[in-house]
Order: sequence, then structure tokens, then C-alpha cells
Amino acid sequence: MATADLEQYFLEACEAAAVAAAAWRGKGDGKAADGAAVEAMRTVFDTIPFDGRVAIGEGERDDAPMLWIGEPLGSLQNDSNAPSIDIAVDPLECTNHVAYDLPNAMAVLAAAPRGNLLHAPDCYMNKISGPAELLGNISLDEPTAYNIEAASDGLDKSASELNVVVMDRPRHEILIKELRDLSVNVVLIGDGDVSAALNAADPNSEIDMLMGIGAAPEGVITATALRGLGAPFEGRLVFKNAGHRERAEQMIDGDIERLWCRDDLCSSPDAIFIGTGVCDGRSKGVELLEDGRYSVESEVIDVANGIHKFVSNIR
Ligand code: VTB
Repeated sequence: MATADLEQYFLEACEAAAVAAAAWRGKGDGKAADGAAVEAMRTVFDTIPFDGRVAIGEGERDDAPMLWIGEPLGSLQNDSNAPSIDIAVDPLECTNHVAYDLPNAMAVLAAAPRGNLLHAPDCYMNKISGPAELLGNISLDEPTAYNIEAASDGLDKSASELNVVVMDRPRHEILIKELRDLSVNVVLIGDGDVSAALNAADPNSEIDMLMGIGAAPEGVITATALRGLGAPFEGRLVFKNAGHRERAEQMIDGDIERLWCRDDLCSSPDAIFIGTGVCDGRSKGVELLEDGRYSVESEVIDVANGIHKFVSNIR
């Protein structure tokens, strides 16, 4: 059985999370929105006929009552005949934007056969991504100036025509200065680097690259999506504290500071990405219809079959 055969279930999980989170749009309470998304997604996961596991997600067993890293999922746990699948998940990516009713919040997950998504703690990750034309030409191992020159050459644009998304954080002060010194247009975002990376990979968007440090689970999810789009992505774990470093040492075999290429983060082509809009963004946000039901839209990237589609549903 291929991972994509479970697409309908994963779609259902993301749609349920998106609808639950959408009820909290503009209420100023990101935590409540996140909790509602987690609970709705968890309820659907319980019904999925697979032997699932959270490879990477929002937290550890003790601080996240549901969807903790390593948590077994599905209705066929430990059944040797069941598909054994790993999930990288964020039931509510870009949580703050739900609280303030701003764009780009979504319910996201990636799925692949067991052992093929990076199993790591919920630490930070330095990331770089761009469109397919830059595959093999940009890297976290290279200085900013090198990557910008590679992007200029690959996209046939001057540096001043390049739009590079960076999250607006003090930790990016040097990166932002380097980019501005190179005359690059820095698009600062408050939150939401999954949609930023998807935009960077999308030839129809004005965004050319994403650079900078966001969360690791979203890095694994993004790597899966970009694998399906043939676009470049690299990540390197960044540890917020000694606890995360220790936990990474327990979970990862080898150098925890290594560079992870896209296909190291999602190491099977038998993978799928789903992102359902909560607020408008890559997909339309959840809309309440007159009959009390909701319209939802999701972006689906089926890596194995090379399918990239937007799916609308009423629920
Ligand atoms: C969030 C979130 C991003 O990274 O900001 C997070 O909005 C971590 O950064 O979309 P901070 O702790 O500085 O907020 C992302 O989740 C995704 O990587």
C-alpha cells in the first residue's frame, strides 16, 4: 500500500483541524486555536486504518497531551499487516495569525513510510528554499552572497529584483543586513514559513527564496512538499536549549549539527503533503456557509505520483 492511498484520511484530519481552529480567528487566543486544532486532528487520526507514529511535531509527551513526538497513531497500531507510517505534523501552523485573523495559517502534515521523516525534537531549524531552477545551486553551507549570486544567475534577475522572505526576528539581524547590503528585497513576515517556502518554490509567486530560522517540524513538512515540487530545501537543526540538544542526541544517529538535504528530511518518494487553509493564504481560509456547513480548501502534493492539486470540500 502506498502512503498516498491514505490521502482521504489525511485530508480529513487537516480539514477537521482547520475548521476547529477557524472558530478562533481574530479572538486573540492562539493557544485555544491550537488546542482546538490538535484535538480535532487527533480524533480523526484515531480512525485511520494504519500503524502511525508522530515522527516530529509540536512537543514531547509531558508538555503536549496530544500528538507528541513518538506518539502512536491510528486504529491498527502494532498490526504487522497495517501500513507503518510516520507523520510530521503541525495542526496549526502560523498560530498567531489565527489569533489576529491574518493570512497564511493552515493545518499541515507530511506522511511517509516509517523511518523516512526526520525524527527529532521540536527545536528550531535554519532553512533555505527556492524554486526548482535553483536545485543544487543554493545551500546553507554557502555564504549569503554566494546564494544570492546563484539565485540571480539561476533566475536571470538582478539581486535587487530578488524577493527573499525572512521571518522578522532578532535572530535574523545579520542575515537581513547581509541581504540588504546586497540590494535584495527582504520580505519580512511575522510568522508562517511553510507558506513562504511553498511560495518560493512556486514559479507563479513573486517570492524567490526563503531564508532563516523557523521551527524544525515545519522544516520536515516543507521538505516533503518541496520534494514533490522538485524544488530545493535544506535544513540544519538549531537548539533552543540544552534539553533539546540532549534529546536530539538520543533521537538522531550521528552528527546532530549536520546539514540535512531535502531528501534526508523526507527520505522516501512515497510521501504526501497536505496543507488546509485556516486563514486565506496558499489555500482559501475556512468559510462558514449559509447552511451551517464549512467550505475548506487544501493544497495536496503527492510526491510519488507527481500530483500537485488544490482540493475543495464542504463539511
Ligand atoms: C513560528 C511560526 C513559523 O516557526 O514563528 C515558528 O509562525 C518559530 O519561531 O511559521 P518563533 O519561536 O520565533 O516564533 C514557524 O512555526 C515555522 O517554522
